[in-house]
This record gives sequence, structure tokens and C-alpha cells, in this order.
Amino acid sequence: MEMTLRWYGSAFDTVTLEQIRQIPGVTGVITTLYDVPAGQVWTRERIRQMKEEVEAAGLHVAGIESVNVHDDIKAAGPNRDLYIENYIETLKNLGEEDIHLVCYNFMPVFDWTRTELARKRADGSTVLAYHQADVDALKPEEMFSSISGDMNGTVMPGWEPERMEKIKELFQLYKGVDEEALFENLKYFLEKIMPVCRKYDIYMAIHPDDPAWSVFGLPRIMTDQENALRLLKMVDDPHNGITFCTGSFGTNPKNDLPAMIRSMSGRIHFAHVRNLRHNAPGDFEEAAHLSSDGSFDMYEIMKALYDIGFDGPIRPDHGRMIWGEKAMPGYGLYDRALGAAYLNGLWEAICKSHGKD
Ligand SMILES: [Mn+2]
Repeated sequence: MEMTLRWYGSAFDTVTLEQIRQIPGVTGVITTLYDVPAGQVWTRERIRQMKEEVEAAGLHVAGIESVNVHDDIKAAGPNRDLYIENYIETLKNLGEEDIHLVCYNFMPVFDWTRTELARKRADGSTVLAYHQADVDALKPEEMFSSISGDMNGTVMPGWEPERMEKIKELFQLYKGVDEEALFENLKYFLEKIMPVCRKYDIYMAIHPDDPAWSVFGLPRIMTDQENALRLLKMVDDPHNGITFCTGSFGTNPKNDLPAMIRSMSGRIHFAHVRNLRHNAPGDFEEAAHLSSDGSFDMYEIMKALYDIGFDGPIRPDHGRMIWGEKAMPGYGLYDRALGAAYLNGLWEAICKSHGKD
């Protein structure tokens, strides 16, 4: 595996490449062209500039998170074929620039959902948290304003203000789209893009839904082992794979994370490894990466990845906000750096216990 950190680009991220370069064991970044809206083609020039900037700092682009999928593709809207053509063009340009991993998600309207971005924990740190009763008390169009005050002046992925202005239209677009239809639309999309993925050896890695259940009555399908395996079988090509995000699948305590990892051997192309704490049904908060700080056994998660021979990029995920840092919630430097160091430590111990360096 290769340890990486997510980076939003110098125009958007409070964390610099120079800082990332100093985290022990981190050799790559997972990045994006944050200012290109979903549906538009990424040009080779922009991709090359991004690569050059990262490489000049002594790192490399280990993958893209995300190339966002336009809602017309997810909902089979009127322009879906046009947006798929654009997506294919973007993949071709990435392939020609020697980038071979693309993370994306297929969640309708909302990307990840939280009800608090700065819940205070006993140690004085703040974390993202989710409380189902708070969601149930809100209308979808109130969601953005209820959390935007805690974004520390940053633009959070999937919660761009201009996108949130169109929420009612988006809900209209998804009217009549149930889980089966969403699966069909995902299959349609994947079958169209597989030829370019094979040609350039690009591994698509779908991100699970977060939280892993329906929010505001919208369908969600990347929620558990059964549905993930259904997706892999539906388009049975190694280029159709998974981003195994423990913090997203793990929102549902019934999901046995190490068992899920083992069931997807060969098809996990990217891993987000973080911990969270379940307080009550429908109430969870993010935690430090350490097993004892949350509800997951991080050793068993890393061991499952080791056992299936996982060799893709891995990254610590949302960190707590600590030591007075002001950054995009979940994406500060300090706690993610601690997370990377901890995961590297687990990995080294697992490797050495198998007699490997
Ligand atoms: Mn994730």
C-alpha cells in the first residue's frame, strides 16, 4: 500500500504540499480539480499543471478524488449521454497523463451528510457528527444553512453554495428514481466508461454512501456488502472497483468492516481508513484514528487489507480539529498526520509479524 493524503489544490486547501511532504511515510496525494464543475471536461493542460505542481513538491498524484458524476447521469436526466461523453473525455485525458485511479460517488443530491461540523469532544477537539433526529427535523433546503456556519470559510466537497441553491430542482430530477433505477443508471454509466478505463488502465473506485442509508427519502445504494458485491458483479471488470471507506460503511454498525474487505479481494482500489464512535442508534461522531478512541478495530481493518494483498493508495480520513487549527472540517493537517503515522505503524507491525519488511 501507499500512504497518501487528500489535497484540494493550492487555491482551496489550508494544508500545503510542503507540509504533506513532511508527514513520515506519505509519498502521494489524492487530489482533484476542485473548480471544475461536475459534467465539464478536465483538460490535459489543467491535469498536467496539477501534476507538475505536486511533483515539484516531491510528491506524486496517486489518484483523483473525485471526478464528480453529474446528476443527469445518476438520475438518467435528459443530458446524460452528453455528460457521459464528457466523463469519458476526462478519463482519456487522465490516462494520457498517466493517472490510473479515479474515486467517485453515486449519491443523489447530497454528498456526505453531517448535522454538526464541530461537535466538541471531552478532549477539547471538535469533530463532525451525525444525529438522525436533527436530520428528520430539517427540510433538505435548510441543510446547507444549518451547517455552513461551521465550514471555517472553506468550500466543502458536495456542498458548494451554487449547488445548494438548486436543491429543489435536484429533488425534482430524482422523483421516481428508486434504488433499482439508481443501480440501473450506475450500470449504464459504468458500461459506457469501461472501454476507456480498459484502454488506459484506469481503476474506477466508487465511494460508499455516507451515512450508509437513505437521507431525506433519496435512494442510496452503496451501503453494505450485499449491494457492493452486486455492483462488482453487475459490471464484472477489475476496472470497476470500490473505495473502501471505513467511516462511511461503518456508519451502519451492522456492517462488519474486516469481513467486507475480505469479500472484495482484488476489487478494492483505494482505502479511506478512519474511526468513528457510535453513541446511540442514528447518532455517531468521528473520532481519532486510534482503535480505543472509537468503535472500530483498526488493527483488524488493516490486517484484512493486508490479507487480501491490498496494494493501492490508502489515506487517513477526516481528522479531528486539534491544536487550534482552522481548516476545512475533517481536513486539517494535524490529526490526519497523526492518523497517517498510526496507520503506518499498524501496517509495519502487520508486515513484520508476517516476516516481511
Ligand atoms: Mn471516505
